[in-house]
Amino acid sequence: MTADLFDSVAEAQPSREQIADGAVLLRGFAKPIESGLIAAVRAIVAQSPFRRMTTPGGYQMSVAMTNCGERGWITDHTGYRYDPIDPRSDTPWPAMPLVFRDLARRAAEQGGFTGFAPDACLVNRYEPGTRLSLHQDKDELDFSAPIVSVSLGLPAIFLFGGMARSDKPRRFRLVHGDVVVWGGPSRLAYHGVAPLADGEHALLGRQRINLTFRRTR
Ligand code: MD3
Ligand code: FE
Repeated sequence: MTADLFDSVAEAQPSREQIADGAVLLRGFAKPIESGLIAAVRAIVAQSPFRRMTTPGGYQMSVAMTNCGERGWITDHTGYRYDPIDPRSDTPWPAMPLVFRDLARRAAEQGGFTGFAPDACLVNRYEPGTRLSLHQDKDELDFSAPIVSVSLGLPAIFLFGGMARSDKPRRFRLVHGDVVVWGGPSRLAYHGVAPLADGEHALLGRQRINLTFRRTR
């Protein structure tokens, strides 16, 4: 009886932790729809496979990426941009699945942003040893919209810095099902991911998949 009571309280009050000004961590928010999300990732990857892109500086990224939605984030020797066409197939990116769109909107609402309608979703794949160095996300036109991130598979240490690259980052461990809404003053903070530790996830094996939902224009 007591356990049931606690369960209903947990449902009514989902975990919502403010980790910085404008940044809200929703622990386990994506867990109830994990199988739908993973099935959708598999369908996207069947059409637009993961690939390791080359930065304008000529380095190959260790993270493998793909996209869905009206536009996808790409980098090549000419720079970084959002593009409606997957350069690998020369056809549009896969459409954003309803299960993605709906999750992003509901999460953003928990973070205080109503009506979030992402037009791009970058899908990142980390294998053990893969990292993402400190950067800002500033290729979007409208910084008033938040970015919503969803972690699936192996846990990662997320590095959250300040407005200057030299600000010492705080570390957060993000696990399967965690969702973070990055808005307001956090929207332009430096951030990255520490090298992924090896492990085995029950649903995804030896990898971490991260979805980032963006409003690019
Ligand atoms: C804070 N991805 O795709 S998600 C990225 O885990 C990216 O794959 C990381 O950084 C990953 O650009 C981190 C969390 C995240 C995403 C975007 C942010 C945090 C952010 C934008 C602004 C501030
Ligand atoms: Fe980023």
